[in-house]
Amino acid sequence: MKNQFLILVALLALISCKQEATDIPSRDVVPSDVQLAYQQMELVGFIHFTVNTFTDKEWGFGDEDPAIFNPTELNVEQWVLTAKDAGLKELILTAKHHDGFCLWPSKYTEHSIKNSPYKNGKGDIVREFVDACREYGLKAGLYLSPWDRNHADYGTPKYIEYYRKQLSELLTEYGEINEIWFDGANGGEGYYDGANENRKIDKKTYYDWDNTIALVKSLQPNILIFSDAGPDIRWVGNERGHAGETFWSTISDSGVVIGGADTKYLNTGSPDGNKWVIGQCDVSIRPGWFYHESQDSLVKSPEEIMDIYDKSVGRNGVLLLNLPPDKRGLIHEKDIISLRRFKYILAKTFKDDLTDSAEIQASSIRQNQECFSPQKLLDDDPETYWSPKENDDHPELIIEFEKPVYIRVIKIQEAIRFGQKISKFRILLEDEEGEWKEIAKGTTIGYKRLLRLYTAASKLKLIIEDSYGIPGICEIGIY
Ligand code: FUL
Repeated sequence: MKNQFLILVALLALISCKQEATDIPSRDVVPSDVQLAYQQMELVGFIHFTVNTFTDKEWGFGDEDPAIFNPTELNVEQWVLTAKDAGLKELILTAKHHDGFCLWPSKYTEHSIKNSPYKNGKGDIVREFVDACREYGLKAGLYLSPWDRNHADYGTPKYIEYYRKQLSELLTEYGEINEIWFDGANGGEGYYDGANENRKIDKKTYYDWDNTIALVKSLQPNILIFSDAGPDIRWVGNERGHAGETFWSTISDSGVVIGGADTKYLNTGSPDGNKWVIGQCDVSIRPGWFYHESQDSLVKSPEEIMDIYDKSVGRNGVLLLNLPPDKRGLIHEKDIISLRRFKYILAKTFKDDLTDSAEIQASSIRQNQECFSPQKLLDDDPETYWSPKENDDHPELIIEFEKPVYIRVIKIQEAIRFGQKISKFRILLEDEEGEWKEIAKGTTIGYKRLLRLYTAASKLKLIIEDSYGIPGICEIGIY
């Protein structure tokens, strides 16, 4: 009876909160629901696999004989389960890389798996891939290189028709595809059906991207399109997997110029950008994107991957980690060992949240409503958030631990469904004399910000120095 009474009181308190409380105002540019869901995946993977795996190259010329494509132990489930074990939520397969060789039996070319020894020409790796992703609960994405060094028509309008037919094939015959990846490397030397020449294209006009993007969206309305400049997901300007220290999910773009992007700009974005375009930090677990035996000793260590995680997911990006299958068609044992250990370190890092035994106070609470109280930062619910009063121009949070703790990392998450706002913050700790001492500072927070602190503390303070409108923070974790 007493319990029921307490539940009723709690419910009434919540209802009254809901009736009077109003959410913080949104910025003009906010993420779509599919973008929010994508950002929350945090970790996704690439599978680079094609004729290059067999020729030991990074960029095939386009003159490769399909007969060389002969994986002897190919096991797509091994790729998917390896990725899943490591915590990756989506995999993107190179259905066609720059060499033009197709991993599915495209109706529109002979340069494909159908002329390879793999399953006597009856195989379809795109099909196997999407089926395995679905079976094990991963999202499936596809990479279809705009540049095609095999195709006779590359450089002419006819090739664009071919490219769009291939896109239609992939986006109508393989069920729901979560992401399509448009690479920026375009035009240059190639085989081009025996022409063996250099074909230059005008990156701004050749592909008529606006219409290609419209076609993709008409075939799959919920798909996310990646390119240097979006429209949904963007490159961060390097292939090391590092987002900028300052990283805005907004950019201004005047049309998508794939392959002609300003890498510095993409690495930070801008607070007044007119489009929400998620930053995706791509990097390979090995020096190359494709498998090379000579790189077996150069697989990134778990600690290196963890550092990349800090500089991608921990800087408001999504980490896209490439796992290239070898000539057998399997992800190599060395890569798996590194990944497993990375997963272990990741889980261990974020296992014990020191805020579980901490008190949290705020300089003010929006509308004095319980639903915007700082306790919302500790409830593991990204839907709820703390927000200060409108006239609080120096919002602060103080976190006090029961006893001194050793802090390695702090996690701060902004309520980005209202847009990205925070542009400057500081973290201080109270020293033995009771003085506040600055231990870290930063600019953007966004979806997630991780800061390594490596310090003992009994009291921490977070000051939001500047933001574009009233800030909302949904989670804080201290580990
Ligand atoms: C680059 C390509 O040229 C590389 O081969 C690789 O596919 C990488 C992910 O994108 O631009």
